[in-house]
Amino acid sequence: MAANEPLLPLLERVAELLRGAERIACLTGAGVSAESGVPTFRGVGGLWEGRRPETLATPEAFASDPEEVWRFYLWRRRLLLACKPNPGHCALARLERQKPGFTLITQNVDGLHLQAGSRRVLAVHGDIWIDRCTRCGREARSTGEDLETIPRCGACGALARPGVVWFGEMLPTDVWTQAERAAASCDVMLVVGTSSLVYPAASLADVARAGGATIAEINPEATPVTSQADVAISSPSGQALPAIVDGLGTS
Ligand code: BV8
Ligand code: ZN
Repeated sequence: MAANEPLLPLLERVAELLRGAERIACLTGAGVSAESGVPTFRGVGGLWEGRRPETLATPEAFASDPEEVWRFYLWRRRLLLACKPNPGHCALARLERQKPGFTLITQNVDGLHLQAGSRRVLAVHGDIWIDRCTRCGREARSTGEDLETIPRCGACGALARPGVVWFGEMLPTDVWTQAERAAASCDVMLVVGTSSLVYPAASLADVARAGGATIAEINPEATPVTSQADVAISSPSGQALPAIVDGLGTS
């Protein structure tokens, strides 16, 4: 999309594509939560005490300094307590209700899609609210009450870790397989609010295109996907997504 191309025809084009689609896949990244006040990874606010999240979101960082890694995640949990789903999250939940063949794949770990009412969510990078025992593997959902203490396993007392996928770790096999299958078989793929730099999630747009899908991207900035997209909408997702879903007709 040229920088100053009028927005409305593009929104209508995507609504028309979705109306005619049987199977729709949507990949979201941190940008879809930006309007909820959640810092993105690579945006200006993405730094954490001057450090890049990628240096903290690794097994090596946790092995060498679990307290510091937990300070990072407890800080994010505390921040998320004040964040609510934005109109972009809510529009995707509406889209799921209107299109039975819709699959949401998210890289986000913030849980805001579920809070917005999305039910079929493939969270390929896990869930920040899960504590997983480093010894027995038991998982527990954080209640959000005590976000100052490093969580320990309620069964064996060992140190817990956040239930997210760190850099260098494999994605949950069953979730990833479903995500790849949804991308390979969809008629239309929406790529929303992601810099498309982190793999293998960033490969899903290629998987969809190879399967013959039409690709639509929503992102105020250009990404490696933009030049290959059939439609590229340079707009915040909290504005574009509601307009597109409103354009589907049946409410
Ligand atoms: C893997 C959970 C197989 C944690 C995350 C060397 C060794 C090992 C692996 C690698 C290696 N080199 C490369 C790799 C692969 C690596 C990778 O891709 N690295 C990148 C940095 C190059 N990937 C992995 O390690 C993955 N595992 O490959 O396993 C393997 C195993 C062993 C050895 C080899 C291979 C695991 C990746 C998962 C990491 N975990 N998150 C946590 O959250 O703490 S990734 C993290 O980045 C988040 O999940 C985030 O979602 C994701 C991607 O970022 P984005 O969501 O795109 O966010 P970003 O800030 O980048 O962009 C925001 C976008 O929104 C921007 O484009 C902006 O313009 C836009 N935006 C802003 N406002 C708005 C908006 N859009 C719309 N509306 C708005 N209002
Ligand atoms: Zn345990």
